[in-house]
Amino acid sequence: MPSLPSLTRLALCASLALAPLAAAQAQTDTVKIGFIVKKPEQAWFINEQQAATDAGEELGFQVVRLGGEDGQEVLSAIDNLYAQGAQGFVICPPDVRLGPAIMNRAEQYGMKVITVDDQFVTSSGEPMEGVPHLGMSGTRIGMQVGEAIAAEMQARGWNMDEVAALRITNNELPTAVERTDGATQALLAAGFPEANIFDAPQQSTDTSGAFSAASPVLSQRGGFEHWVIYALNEESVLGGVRATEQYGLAPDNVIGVGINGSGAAFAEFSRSNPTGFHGTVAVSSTMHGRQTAEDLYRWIAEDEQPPANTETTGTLMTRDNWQDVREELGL
Ligand code: FCA
Repeated sequence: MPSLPSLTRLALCASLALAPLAAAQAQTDTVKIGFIVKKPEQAWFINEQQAATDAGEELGFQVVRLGGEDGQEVLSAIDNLYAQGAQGFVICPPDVRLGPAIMNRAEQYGMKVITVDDQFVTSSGEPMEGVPHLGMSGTRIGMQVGEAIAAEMQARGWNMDEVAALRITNNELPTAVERTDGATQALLAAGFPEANIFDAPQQSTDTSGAFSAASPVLSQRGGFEHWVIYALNEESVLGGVRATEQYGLAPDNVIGVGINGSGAAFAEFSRSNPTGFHGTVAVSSTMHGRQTAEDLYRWIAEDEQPPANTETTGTLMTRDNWQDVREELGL
C-alpha cells in the first residue's frame, strides 16, 4: 500500500503529465476563445458578445463570454480561460493602461489577443501596436456628431452664441478623446463659440457616470436656455440628457447626439414623447463582435495574422430613420 503522501504525489504527477495532453487535445478538437468586455451589462457589449457567439456557431468555434470590470477581474478571467483550454481572447479592457499587464499574462499562457473598441496603451501612453485592434474611427465619428448637432441647431433656428455645449469627457481613454475632439472640431467649424463649451469629466463611461458629471456643470452655467450635449457614447449623452431633465430644461431646448446605436438609443427613440436625445451615430457592434472573433479564430486555427488596425465608420440615426439604419447595420 503506498503511503498517503506518495499517493498525492502520484496524482500530482498524473495530472501534470495529462495537462499538456489535454491542452493539445483541445487545440486539435475545437478552438475556444474568450470575449472579455469592460461593461457586460451595456447593450453595446451584450450585442458584441452575442455576435461573437453567433460567429462561433457558424464557423465551429466556442466563445466564452466574460466581464472584466477592473484589472483583477480581467486577470482572473484570463486564468479561467486558460484553465478551460482557451487559446486566446478578444478584449475591450476596463482601462487601456492595463495593456502591458494583460499581455504579460496572456503571453505566459501562450494565448493570442485582439483588442476591440478600446486599444491598449504602453506605459508611456502610446497605442500598443503589436496587438491587433479593431475600433471606431473616433475622430471621424466624432465629427459626424458635431455636424449633426450643428444641423439640428440650424433646423431649430437657434443662435449659436446663446447656446451652451456640455462636453462629457473621459481623458484616460484615447478613443473617447478622439470622439469628443472630433465633435468639437466640427462644431467650431460650423461657427460655434469655443467659450460656450463646458467640460464635464466622467469617472465611468456610462449613464450614471455622465449624469453625476453633468449635473454640477448645468447648475454652474444656469444662464443658458439652450444646450447641446455630446460624449464618447450614447449612454453618456443619455446621462447628460437626464441631468437636463432633472435641472428642469424642456426637451425642445436640448440636443444630445450620441455614438453606438445600441439598445439604449432604441429605447429612447421608441418613447412616445421625444426627449432631448436627438440622435446617435450608429456603428455596427454586430460587425465588431463577429469580425474580431472570426479574426482570432483564423489566427489560432489557420495561423492567419489579423489586420493590425481596423477602423469602422458610422451612420447617423435619429427618431426618423432608426429602424432602417438598425436593419442596415444588422443590429
Ligand atoms: C468604448 C465605449 C463603448 C463603445 C465602444 C465602441 O468602449 O465605452 O460605449 O462606444 O467604445
